[in-house]
Amino acid sequence: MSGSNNNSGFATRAIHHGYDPLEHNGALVPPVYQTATFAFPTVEYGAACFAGEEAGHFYSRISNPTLALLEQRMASLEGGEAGLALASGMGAITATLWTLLRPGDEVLVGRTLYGCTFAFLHHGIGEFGVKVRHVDMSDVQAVAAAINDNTRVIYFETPANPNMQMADIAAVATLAHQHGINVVVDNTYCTPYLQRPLEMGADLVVHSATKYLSGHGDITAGLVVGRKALVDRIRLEGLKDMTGAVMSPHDAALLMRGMKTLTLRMERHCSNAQAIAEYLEQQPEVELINYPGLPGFAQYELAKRQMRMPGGMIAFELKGGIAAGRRFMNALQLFSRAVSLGDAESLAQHPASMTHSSYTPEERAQYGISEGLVRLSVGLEDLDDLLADIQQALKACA
Ligand code: 4LM
Repeated sequence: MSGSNNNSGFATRAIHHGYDPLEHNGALVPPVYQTATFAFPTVEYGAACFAGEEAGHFYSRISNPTLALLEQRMASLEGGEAGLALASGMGAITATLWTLLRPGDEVLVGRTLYGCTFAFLHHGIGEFGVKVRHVDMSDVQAVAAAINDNTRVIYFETPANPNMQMADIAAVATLAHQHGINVVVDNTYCTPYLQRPLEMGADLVVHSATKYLSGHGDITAGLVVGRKALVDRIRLEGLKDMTGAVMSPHDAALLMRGMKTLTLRMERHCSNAQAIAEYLEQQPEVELINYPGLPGFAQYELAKRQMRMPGGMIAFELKGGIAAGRRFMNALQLFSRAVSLGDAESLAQHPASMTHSSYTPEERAQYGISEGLVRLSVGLEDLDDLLADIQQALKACA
């Protein structure tokens, strides 16, 4: 008995789902199958594995018991049928889109996307005959107007990295399904604890599990969750043959260790970020702030409806623009100046010169990433210490 089933609560499933210690010599923590290949009892059995007639594991680029446990657990948390583990968030995104799109197809994407996703779309798959069009996913009529007979996939982040722009997942999914289009949502910023796109009608969820899901900044990892038929295709095409972006069993074990505390960590990320956003909003040096938990946030009502809590990411701009933003970031003593997000450590970075430097300045202007934007990933430290750091850095940059 694993002590958990699909009716158990989220935290219980994040800790127990899919694993029974008594089936593994009593090992409380799942053993790590650190193996590349698997022995066949007979040649016939091996051939049946390759033909897809046997479900056994036969090579770790295709499947592995440690990854299978993680995939099953993650599928349960996102409310999907099946999961797939990959080496990074970009591994998950590229394997998914290489599988779903062919030359001549069109993909509609959100206005603002993580820099490497943008680069993959425009300088990767976009150069192989797939047409990429950006639309404001918060404007369902604009999405409807952009759909044509070649549209196969709608892809977006909500909230988007880095400006926090949101999309109404249910509204976009309802529209997409009238046209037989698959909706893929990057749920990295939220994790399934804050938002479950599949329950709102999305077909697939992708994650950079490098971030909140692992939570400790010590691995790169990616995940895809959705209907089994779609996920099986991504495994056999996008992962096995197109990217080979397989997650290591050891990283899967670290990821499952991180996921055990996901609920606790997300609660703390959110409460720290809410307090910091409320503080920043009051400061005379701050020109604008985007945080879904502030009543002044343009999509506050949507955020309340769609997300359990407003998350741990804040985007803001100082009145002195990027010069003041740089002085602010250089003055920080507790926040680290680093890209990535979702770690225990609080992080600050400048999207225009770092995570979104793959956009040209003109593209950043077109897609809503202002040059002065500062992005905070609020960590798990004591709130008073974080506020004191921000306070002294604001004073130093005045
Ligand atoms: C960053 N982000 O923003 P891997 N999807 C989203 C992301 O933010 C990222 C990825 C996918 C950052 C990395 C330096 C919404 C990454 C890509 O880095 O490939 O696991 O995830 O700071």
